[in-house]
Amino acid sequence: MTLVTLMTAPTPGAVGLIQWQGHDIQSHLARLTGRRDWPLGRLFLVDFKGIDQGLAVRLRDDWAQLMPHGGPRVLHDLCKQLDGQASRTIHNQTRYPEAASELEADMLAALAVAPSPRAIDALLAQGQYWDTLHLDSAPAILQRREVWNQLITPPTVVIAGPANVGKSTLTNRMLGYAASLVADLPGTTRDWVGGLAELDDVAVHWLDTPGIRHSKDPIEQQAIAMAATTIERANVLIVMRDPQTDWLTAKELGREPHLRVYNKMDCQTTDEPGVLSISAQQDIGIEPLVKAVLKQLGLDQPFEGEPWAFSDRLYDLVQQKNERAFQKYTQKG
Ligand SMILES: Nc1nc2c(ncn2[C@@H]2O[C@H](COP(=O)(O)OP(=O)(O)OP(=O)(O)O)[C@@H](O)[C@H]2O)c(=O)[nH]1
Ligand SMILES: [Mg+2]
Repeated sequence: MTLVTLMTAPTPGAVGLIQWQGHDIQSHLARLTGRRDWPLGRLFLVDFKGIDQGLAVRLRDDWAQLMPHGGPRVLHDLCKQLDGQASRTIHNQTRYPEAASELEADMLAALAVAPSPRAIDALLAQGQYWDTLHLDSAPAILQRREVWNQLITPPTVVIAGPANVGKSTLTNRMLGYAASLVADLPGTTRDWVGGLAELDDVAVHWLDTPGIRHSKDPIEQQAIAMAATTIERANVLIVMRDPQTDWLTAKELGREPHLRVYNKMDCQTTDEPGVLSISAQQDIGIEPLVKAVLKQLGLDQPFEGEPWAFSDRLYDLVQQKNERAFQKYTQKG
């Protein structure tokens, strides 16, 4: 029996750190990595059962450290592999000794990194919703997880459109400070700019892009090419036009936008259907836009008390419908 402790946070990082303790740790290391010889204090680059390559060191007869890459998937898979080697995993509980159970420790870890204010109440309430494993509602819980996990890992909202329509003005308004350059000159934004914006207590990565136009400036051309990748990865893509310009086509954007925003309505209005009219400069129509973005993300309704499988462990337990492991996970003391 060995003891596995994940020391790094459950968010993406460059390197992960796992403490591995147990009698004759050398033979456990050998079984995991295929390397037999583990002189004390020497680092080796090894393969962790095909899950990842990383560094490992034996520090004492009963203590080793594993340093795989810090992506959540790698750490999760590796901890699971070690569990399979007759280990007991203490995930976050050693980092949060005040937590009464592993569930509570994972909740505190999630609270520490979640940037959305709305995550706070939703996470704090989880203890009471997980009194028993909700076997019947497993599919609903797994589906809901995708939506609510956006409160821990913010989704990306990207604004695109022709030059000079007001994309940066809206971005600045959303971010609450002058992150973007605004100027009455097409091609002002020559690189993507953005930051964390709060939309009704939900944090999102809000990204501005340079106006899409034909340009001879190589830096601007490069920026427009980079914007294409940003647009491709957007969870919500907003396209903007103003009275002087037309909508960019799906071909120009590389995909269909989720929302169409008509800016500068203070100058001239439009009666085009299916379009949100705003004035980024005069602060008109912003609230309906915020609601529309949240609706697109599935986060337009407030959190109703319901179980949310916010940690990877909860996800696995619900998926496997593993009552016994669930008891252990929620057990207090
Ligand atoms: N009247 C009016 N002017 C606006 C509004 N929003 C932005 N503008 C003006 O439009 C001009 C262009 O605004 P930007 O926000 O720089 O436009 P952009 O789309 O980021 O432009 P590029 O970075 O060049 O692609 C500026 O002079 C803004 O002040 C609005 O709602 N009404
Ligand atoms: Mg701009």
